[in-house]
Amino acid sequence: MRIVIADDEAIARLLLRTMLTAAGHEVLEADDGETAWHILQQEDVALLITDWYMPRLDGISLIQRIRAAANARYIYTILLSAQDSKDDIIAGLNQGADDYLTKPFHPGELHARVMIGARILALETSLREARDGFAYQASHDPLTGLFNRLALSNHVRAELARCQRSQQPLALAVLDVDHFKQFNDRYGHLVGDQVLCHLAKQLTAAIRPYDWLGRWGGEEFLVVLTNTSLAEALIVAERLRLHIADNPLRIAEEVALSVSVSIGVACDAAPEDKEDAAIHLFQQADAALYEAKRLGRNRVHPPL
Ligand code: GH3
Ligand code: MG
Ligand code: MG
Repeated sequence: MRIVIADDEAIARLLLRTMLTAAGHEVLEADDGETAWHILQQEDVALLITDWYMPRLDGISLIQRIRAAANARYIYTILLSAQDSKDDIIAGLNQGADDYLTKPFHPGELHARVMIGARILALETSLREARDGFAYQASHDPLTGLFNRLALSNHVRAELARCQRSQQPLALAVLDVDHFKQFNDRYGHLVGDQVLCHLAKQLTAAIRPYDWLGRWGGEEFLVVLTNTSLAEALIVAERLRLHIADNPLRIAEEVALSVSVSIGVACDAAPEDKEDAAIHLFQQADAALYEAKRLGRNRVHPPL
């Protein structure tokens, strides 16, 4: 484990470092709280063992600063002090320390308490990973790995608010695969799925890095075009349409599936941060898509 030890006494640091490195830990040293804080900002450290009284920033203030900061991971803190009254120990723990060791400490007790920290941190890591996994699942489509409808709707609402503040337009392009059912009917559902994954890849390669792409529904995709006027959005949509038409999916040596999409485009030139602004934009794009289908498919249509 990577451990920061903060103590203004060199001899105390030497003692700690000797014990901790002998137990296989990597130790970073600080001779006051500010230096320890600086190290914690720069390095990926799991555990801090800090003296109470130190110049510049004392141990308690250091721990409070750590607790107040939004750290990417939990930093387990052990307060180390010659103060050994019950009141001192209680005060130290109440200020945010996870554990307390009084000087002089027994090496066995130091190791045991560091191992308690390691167990807590391992638990915290697995909980954090599980939470991140759930967050990913809640916002992504399992087939294509693209953002799902929920993530897209949330993003459009957030973007509307942002574009409103910056007085920038926001455009949407809804893409629907033409005659997609025929791929399923003719080659089976698995090939249908392959077509969707192929499209996801083609679109990902063709959009700009700051645009958002996701799977809106069955065989529909949505591209959220930030700071984009209607004229620009129509150009982007046409580029996407051509890119897809130009890149058939090869499913066997002699079989390449040509895929085409119809695209409905909508734009809000003066976005408002309102629930119905988002709904209106989605409806506009949907109506434009419907019109593109009605006019013969494999085309881009502006808002009606
Ligand atoms: P149009 O040109 O009018 O859009 O015709 P279409 O066949 O693409 O549209 P339709 O809505 O009739 O059919 C869409 C089909 O997409 C029906 C549905 O079973 C299929 N589908 C939806 N989600 C998936 C999926 O995840 N995998 C596969 N393989 N098929 C899907
Ligand atoms: Mg379709
Ligand atoms: Mg459809």
